[in-house]
Amino acid sequence: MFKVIAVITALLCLIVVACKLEGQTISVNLTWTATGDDGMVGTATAYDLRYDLDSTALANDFSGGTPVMGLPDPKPSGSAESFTVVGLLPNTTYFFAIKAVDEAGNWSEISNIVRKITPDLTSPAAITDLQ
Ligand SMILES: [Ca+2]
Repeated sequence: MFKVIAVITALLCLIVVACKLEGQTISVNLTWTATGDDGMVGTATAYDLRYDLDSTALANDFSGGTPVMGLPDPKPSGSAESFTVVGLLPNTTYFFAIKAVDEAGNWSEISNIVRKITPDLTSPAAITDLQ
């Protein structure tokens, strides 16, 4: 039976810092502080960043969220991390959360969940009865 030697316990601080429109591509930039391999010591092995339209669902079933691909390898504990999630829908409320894992397969607890509403791209209809 696999024995857990250490568990990453520190939560990741996840902050939405920007949500920008690039043509029709909706992106959200997320930043957080790197956790470690053992708690806040060392360097974790990988991140799992996911989003969902339902914050409760994401909190209760993180693995059911939509995984974000192309995440960077974790930096040493305490480092500033940043990643831009692309391919989102406009005018939609998303919830994001992240977890970290070490080389032994020990997963951190889920981070805080951040909420972001992507930009509304639909303009009002033209007024046609101006007199
Ligand atoms: Ca560890």
